[in-house]
Amino acid sequence: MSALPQTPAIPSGLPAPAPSRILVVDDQPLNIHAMHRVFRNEHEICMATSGPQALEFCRATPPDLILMDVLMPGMNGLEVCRALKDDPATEHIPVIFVTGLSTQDEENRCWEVGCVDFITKPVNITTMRNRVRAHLLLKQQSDLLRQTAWLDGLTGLANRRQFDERLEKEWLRCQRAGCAMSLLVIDIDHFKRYNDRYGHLAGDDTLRRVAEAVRGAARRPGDLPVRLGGEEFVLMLPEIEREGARVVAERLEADIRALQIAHADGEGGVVTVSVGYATGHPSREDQARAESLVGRADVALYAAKTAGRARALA
Ligand code: GH3
Ligand code: MG
Ligand code: MG
Ligand code: MG
Repeated sequence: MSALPQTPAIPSGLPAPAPSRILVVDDQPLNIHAMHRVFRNEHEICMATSGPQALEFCRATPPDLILMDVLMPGMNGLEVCRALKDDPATEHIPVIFVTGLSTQDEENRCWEVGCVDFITKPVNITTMRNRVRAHLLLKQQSDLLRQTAWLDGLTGLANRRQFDERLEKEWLRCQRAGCAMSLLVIDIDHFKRYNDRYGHLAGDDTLRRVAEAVRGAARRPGDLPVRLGGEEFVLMLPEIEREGARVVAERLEADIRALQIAHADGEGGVVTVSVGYATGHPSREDQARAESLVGRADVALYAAKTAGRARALA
């Protein structure tokens, strides 16, 4: 494969995908460089020479497509693909196996772990370029669909539908991993009065600014900021214990107060939020359901409201 010539093999007249980021995973740097030569004029090519390195890269900065070798020392391509499909942050990245394996059994194992395509070595460059193009176009279309269905139109945060789906998945993932999971529920204080005094358009603007603060509080790749509806937000924090949740909740409440958005009928003359937070341990039998975590965060939010608003409580 290292001797791949560089040929512009895409038939003209076909739709071209927008420039994309392709991750090439192979234990042989020569193979990676060959791929780089084929695609470098159209796409950004990133590289990983081991499974763990690929997983780390994908969780931090998900690429649009992965071209992956199967046989690698340590963690092989099948295991990497399975781990990617198991993680909500990476499950939508299409994986194409590029492999010297050729028996039907071996090919079936690749499909079983969730790849979108399978290319055998020695690689036919025309075939590979066309398949990569087709899968990048598909990825762009499915991203667009997911965006429309899963994002809140006003703020661009995840919507309730995405939250419900992610919550179930992350809960199960934390259950298997034996780790904790925390949830913040954030509600703007006296927002009805804000709309009454400043108007609905100013209200929308404030919702967007609060949303940006919630987005800014999501600092790790697995964190999910959500607009649940109305003036209510959620921040989902997988793998975060109670103390970590307290720090994030208190900082977020202070950050929003520090925006100093004037609110003559609010606490202290500015827009504030109340935050309820809760931590669950999905692997404990008495905490088997994700909804119980949402319920506890809601109860904490109610307590913050009745204690005088503009605060974070567990
Ligand atoms: P509390 O401090 O107890 O939370 O009081 P509140 O007034 O914030 O709560 P309430 O639930 O009574 O009112 C929420 C208000 O949020 C009502 C509605 O006018 C406003 N709201 C909900 N969705 C939107 C929206 O998309 N845009 C705007 N501008 N306002 C919204
Ligand atoms: Mg190999
Ligand atoms: Mg509310
Ligand atoms: Mg409110």
